[in-house]
Amino acid sequence: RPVGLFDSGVGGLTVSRQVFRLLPGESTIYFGDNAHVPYGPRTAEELVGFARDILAFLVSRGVKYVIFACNTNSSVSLSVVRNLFAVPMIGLIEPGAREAVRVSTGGRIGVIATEATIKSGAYQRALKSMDAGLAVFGQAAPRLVPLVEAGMAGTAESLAAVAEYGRPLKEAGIDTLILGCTHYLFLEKEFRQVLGPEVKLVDPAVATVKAAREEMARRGLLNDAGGPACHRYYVSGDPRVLQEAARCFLGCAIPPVEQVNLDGK
Ligand code: DGN
Repeated sequence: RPVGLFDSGVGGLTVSRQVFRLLPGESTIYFGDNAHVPYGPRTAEELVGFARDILAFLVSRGVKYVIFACNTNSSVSLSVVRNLFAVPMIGLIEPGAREAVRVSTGGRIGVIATEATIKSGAYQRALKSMDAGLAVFGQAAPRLVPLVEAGMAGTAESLAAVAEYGRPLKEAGIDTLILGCTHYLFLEKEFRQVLGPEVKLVDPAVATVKAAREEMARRGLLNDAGGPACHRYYVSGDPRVLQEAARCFLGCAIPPVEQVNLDGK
């Protein structure tokens, strides 16, 4: 049975990439909710509704485990929808926070993410619950996702935007920064330039897929049978957008993407 992943659109493919690397024997089903992208400005109620519909779809396709491949929905919806489905699930927040605590040298941790993720306080709470003595600094960065999706990572504009959002974090003297949005990986160079080489950058996707692998092993859900892994892709909006983004976000081409309308259900 496959592992399910979902995101507001293309960004979650960076999490799929880690699944392919760390769990190469697993088949996956990916759902990109690109009819509702971006998730950043959505209300909690809307986000929970989207998550519920997508999870029902993934469960109907027989998934054995679900990875929330989106920081915004991991922050806002996971705790609400977890008990509505029998399938085990994991989000990006806890593993990302744990990894930041592990690598932080001075206990001053920044989180940069969408407005909804920062407003939810999920990363801030997770970090504080792991170590109440940490100094945590949240920064919402609404302009970064549109810049990355417009293919503008690595330009003067993206550097200026990262400099603007990064300034308060630099002034706060952070030693570690959680890249709390699937798209920010593509701005790593800009973050390095703005914050300096000594600040550690944490990509929650890597820690999350490692944690998923551990949990799946514990639950006896790993595919030990061998055989080729099969990957399927669905979207709620335009399939071409996912198809075209795959080379950049996933690092390879993907089979034809199918559109499904969950609103009608
Ligand atoms: N994938 C979303 C996240 O990680 O928060 C970002 C994309 C969006 O919906 N704004």
